[in-house]
Amino acid sequence: MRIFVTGAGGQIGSDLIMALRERGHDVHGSDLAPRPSRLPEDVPWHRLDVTDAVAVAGLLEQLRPQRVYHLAAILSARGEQIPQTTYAVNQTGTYNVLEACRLHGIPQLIFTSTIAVFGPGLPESVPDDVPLRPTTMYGVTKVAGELLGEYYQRRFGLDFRGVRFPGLISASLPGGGTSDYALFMYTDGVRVGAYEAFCRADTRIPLMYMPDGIRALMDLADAPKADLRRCIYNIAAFSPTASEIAASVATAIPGVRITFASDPARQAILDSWPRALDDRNAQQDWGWKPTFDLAAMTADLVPRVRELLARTPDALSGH
Ligand code: VAH
Repeated sequence: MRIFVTGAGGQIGSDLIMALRERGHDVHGSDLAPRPSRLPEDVPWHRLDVTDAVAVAGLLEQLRPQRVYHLAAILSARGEQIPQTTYAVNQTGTYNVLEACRLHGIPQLIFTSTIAVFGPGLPESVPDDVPLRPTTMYGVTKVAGELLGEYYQRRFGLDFRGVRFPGLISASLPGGGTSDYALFMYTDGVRVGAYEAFCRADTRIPLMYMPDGIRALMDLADAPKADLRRCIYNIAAFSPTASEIAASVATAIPGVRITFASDPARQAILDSWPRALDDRNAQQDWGWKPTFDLAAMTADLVPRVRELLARTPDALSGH
């Protein structure tokens, strides 16, 4: 089928596009940024600003995909530096994509939500339905995106589905997330042999290795609608402390030096997020199950980061 991806130049886009193409789909990427060099040149690429309603509707009218993955967003840490722009991209951008789907009869929209929809005062393991009290603009706009999408499903019959992602880890730079300390332990660990994390060593949030996240995005989209009792699902993989991640990294990068210097603003965001997620609804409704735990991710990821840096030494620098 034809699939359209917004924000495809970000942390998730390249891996998602490659996986969808392997499943035989005709995938079109879009972003403000040019096509990432990791993607083959025959991936159709469109320059798109999701805050431009006319441009979003025009492109979807022209392409008429059967499915849209809406990934475009400014993440939590960057979002606190530029909350007004974050509102425009995340909130208005999501509204523009929903409206374009309605106007042009696009049947299915897949939304990437996040653990950042949650806020302080959570139980130890957080189920899907608790009061959503985010403290960041990113979290506020993701809650609104969940609710708007559900409204479009109820009111206009859009097939709206999404996952709440934990912090995602892969050999690609995210750009402005608060969960990035986990990823940087791997990338800077290989690149320079050291990393000073911006959180306390006892910080614990849910994390996931990217291949599991990509599979979730494809499996949820393909699940029979009749099996889904809700639109948005928590999905979980593992929840290590920052020091447990550091210890795991050290098993694959002997001698790596990982230290901790907590940054108050980002620490406050991390402390407001779940320590662990309850994802039983996703397990029951569409068979969600992660394949990578922390040790398996470390064993798979470190050689990939090494290979990438051998080919492109600058690929993971500059955060
Ligand atoms: C962020 N990675 O840090 C994102 C995320 C886990 C939260 O959605 O902002």
